[in-house]
Amino acid sequence: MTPPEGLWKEKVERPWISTQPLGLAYVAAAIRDQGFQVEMLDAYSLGLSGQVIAREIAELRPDVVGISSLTPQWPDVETLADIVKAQNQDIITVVGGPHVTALPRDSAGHRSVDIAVVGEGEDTMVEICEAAAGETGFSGVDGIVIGLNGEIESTPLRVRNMALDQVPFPAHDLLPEPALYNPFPVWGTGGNFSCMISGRGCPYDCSFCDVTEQQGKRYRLRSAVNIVDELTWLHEEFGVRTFSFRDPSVVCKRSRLMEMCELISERGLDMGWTCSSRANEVDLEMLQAMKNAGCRLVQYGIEVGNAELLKEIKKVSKERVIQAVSDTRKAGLSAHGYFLFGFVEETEETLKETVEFSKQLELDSAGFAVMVPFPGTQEFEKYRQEGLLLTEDWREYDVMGKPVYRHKHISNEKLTRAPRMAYRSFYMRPSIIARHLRKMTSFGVVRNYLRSARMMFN
Ligand code: B12
Ligand code: SF4
Repeated sequence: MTPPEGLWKEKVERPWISTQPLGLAYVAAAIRDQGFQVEMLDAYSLGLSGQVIAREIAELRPDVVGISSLTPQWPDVETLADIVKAQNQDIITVVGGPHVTALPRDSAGHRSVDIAVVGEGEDTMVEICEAAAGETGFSGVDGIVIGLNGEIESTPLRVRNMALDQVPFPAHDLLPEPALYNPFPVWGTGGNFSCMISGRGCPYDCSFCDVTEQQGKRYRLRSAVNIVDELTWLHEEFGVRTFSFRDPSVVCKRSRLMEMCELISERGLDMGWTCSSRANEVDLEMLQAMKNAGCRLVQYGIEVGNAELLKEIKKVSKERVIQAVSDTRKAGLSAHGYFLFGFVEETEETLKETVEFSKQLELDSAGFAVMVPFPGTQEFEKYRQEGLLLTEDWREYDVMGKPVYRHKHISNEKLTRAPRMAYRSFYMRPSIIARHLRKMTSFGVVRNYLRSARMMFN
């Protein structure tokens, strides 16, 4: 299950942005592959209430319930686990996902959580289900923290799976139909949408990101054939027309990218797609091949405009960013940049430099937000060590919210306003307005613009 937003305050809201919970769907596929009966409830995306979930549990009568958690979702996960246990105390409750991996002992400490899974959950969940079925106890399962009987016990870490082509595709058939999902407009528009992951892990270790910590410091890649097989399945079985690669590794191996683009064209997959990329990993030829294979837009995590700060947070140099954005446009693709405010070393001057840099680049669109130091990241440790964290109430750890720290050089009012000011400065330019007006060719596109504007200027 995914936890519905607002469950902790009994006021569930259906999020206006949602995509398939791939992590959970990977875990579901792995257990089903081993013969267990599985149901998935994407309660977050559907906005299901506590009563509806309780009814589902009573009807399905599961032996094990798995719940996925990102950091701001944790209070909802606790409430969800309480609801499950209230139905039947004997159900084994298992939590996993990025928040649990960062804080497994805290997670397993909640009264209604029996097991917290650290890292990737496919093999671990299979072994948990086998242990539950055989009533053998869970101490032999690697990669978990057991919170049963009020005691906390950790088992040895699990070795990461290198053979991603052997991992079953996410169980899309157990999820709501693609039309029910609403991705960020910049991730994809124009038909049924799905997310994709082309690999796991990341060697870069940017100071604000927990992917390296979660998935390891080296890329583990699926083969081009394996990726395109999944795309073909999504297209043919679920009518998916648009997709987005959400991992950073899709462009990291040139030969694989070229092969993947060729295969997409060879199979005649008429799908539009977007991807995220490190600016230092693309070149013009690759971008042209991507364009020919249906790619429409590449997103770059640029983050800031000050050269020293870029080094500090381990992001790509300004020169490489300028080159990548220019090559992207040259290849006929749209370029989107993400920017963040509020790094520990930020100053009022660097805030301005970031906005100026965003406008100097040939970007089509940009996203600005206040940096959230998620647990498990270097930024979290820096803020904590300096005693600047204002709260560890995880509900507040939301990129759409206010800063969860006191900044040494910038007032919180100014930091909170920074994204809105940046959006105005970036978008209220005649060249950008003209470019976007040219793209407003249908009602669907206009609606997406309105949705984006609501997010930007809220
Ligand atoms: C797609 C995506 C989304 C989608 C869908 C999220 C989802 N449920 O999958 C949407 C758009 C909804 C989303 C939202 C947010 N996201 Co997001 N998102 C991603 C993204 C790009 C891909 C996720 C993915 O599919 N990963 C691949 C799969 C294989 O990995 P996985 O999800 O971690 O799953 C594995 C394990 O975690 C584990 N597992 C996961 N669930 C479970 C459950 C059980 C029971 C078990 C046993 C194991 C298990 O097993 C899985 C398979 O190996 C990641 C970045 C990334 N590359 O992972 C960020 C990421 C997960 N998101 C992140 C963040 C911060 C957010 C937001 C909190 C942003 C915000 N608003 O502040 C919101 C949360 C919304 C909310 N209100 O709660 C962070 C998480 C940090 C954290 N500690 O929470 C990430 C890692 C990005 C980053 N670089 O920091 N996101
Ligand atoms: S921000 Fe991107 S490049 Fe940096 S560590 Fe995270 S996934 Fe890797």
